[in-house]
Amino acid sequence: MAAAHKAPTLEELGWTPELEEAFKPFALRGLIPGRIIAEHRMACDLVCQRGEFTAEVSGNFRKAAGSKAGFPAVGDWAAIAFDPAARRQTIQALLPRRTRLSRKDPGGEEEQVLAANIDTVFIVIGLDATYNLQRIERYLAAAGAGGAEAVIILNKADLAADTALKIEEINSLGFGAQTLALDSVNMKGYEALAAHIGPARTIVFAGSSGAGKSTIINNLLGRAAQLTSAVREGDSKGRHTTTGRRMFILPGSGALLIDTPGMRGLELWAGELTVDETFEDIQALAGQCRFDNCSHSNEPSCAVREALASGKLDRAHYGNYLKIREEASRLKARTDIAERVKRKAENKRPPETPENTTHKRGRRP
Ligand SMILES: Nc1nc2c(ncn2[C@@H]2O[C@H](COP(=O)(O)OP(=O)(O)OP(=O)(O)O)[C@@H](O)[C@H]2O)c(=O)[nH]1
Ligand SMILES: [Mg+2]
Repeated sequence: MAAAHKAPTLEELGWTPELEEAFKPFALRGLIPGRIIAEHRMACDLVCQRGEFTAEVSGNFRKAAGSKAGFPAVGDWAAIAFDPAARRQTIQALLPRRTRLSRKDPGGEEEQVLAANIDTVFIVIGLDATYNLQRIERYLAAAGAGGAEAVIILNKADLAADTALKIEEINSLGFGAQTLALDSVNMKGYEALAAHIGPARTIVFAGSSGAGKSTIINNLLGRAAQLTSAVREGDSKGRHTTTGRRMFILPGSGALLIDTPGMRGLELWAGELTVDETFEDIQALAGQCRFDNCSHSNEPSCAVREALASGKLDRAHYGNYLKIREEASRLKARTDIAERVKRKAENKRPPETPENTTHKRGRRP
């Protein structure tokens, strides 16, 4: 972690008594804990009590991992077979993830974990031509699915004349997430971040390219730790400047900030229930329909249709809810099939040895 002159303590990295307990079986095997701070193609960087190292997973880990989500993600806690003479340290297992921010892997039908063990997702949205309320709703659903709190950060307030109106519009949808406005050129609004940035709290910055994620991180760190670059004139789209996920320790507050590359799209890795929980306003309306199983299409006394007709429920907001929910139900259908195929294949495999059982437990948080 570039800012630290000496290796941070485990507590500064977010270690808790619960993690200590979960780590006991690995400690008995002589392994030591470390936190993943960056991912590379075939390796990752981690910090442990001995310092910062590059590491890769063991052969057994690789064999047992199965899916992409089983491999180390930034924020994961790993059990390391430490060898001071090795060029790369070896990760034997991962501790179960408390929370995560995931999406559907753009290249396949599986989960991609963008960050693990996070307290808060900062959803960074530019108040420029890229502003899009539906995108905010999508990120909120993703944060909710992974169990993390979300904060909506409307950046580039210097470019917008209607920031207060936009905040009001978001708040009126009742997501329950705080919405903050920042002007990162003139450093305005930063004091409001303090409530979320505390010692050993892990925060992942997510959002489209060019929204200003790395700029905010640099401003907080007080140095140009991450490259930033100007957005395209015309449509304000970013240039995908950040190419990997990386964690930084914030001097002073001790928070752990994860920068991520801007996402072109965020296909959800979430269940229908999470989507319903995110769109609380629609659930509250649905609760007032005459029939419990109202489909809001043609039933009498449907509170959702009435709210749409009166303008109380915004059509675009409702349309986005239906779209995201449909995505979640399609994903469920696909993953159910994949799970059945996998289980069938597993039933044909020879019984597991105690060794590979341990690794399996580590990989399936
Ligand atoms: N006007 C204005 N420009 C900003 C603000 N914050 C960031 N920018 C500019 O927006 C551009 C993109 O910022 P980055 O921090 O590189 O954006 P990013 O979200 O990290 O983008 P990727 O790394 O591509 O995902 C840079 O030119 C920043 O200087 C702001 O509050 N106001
Ligand atoms: Mg960036």
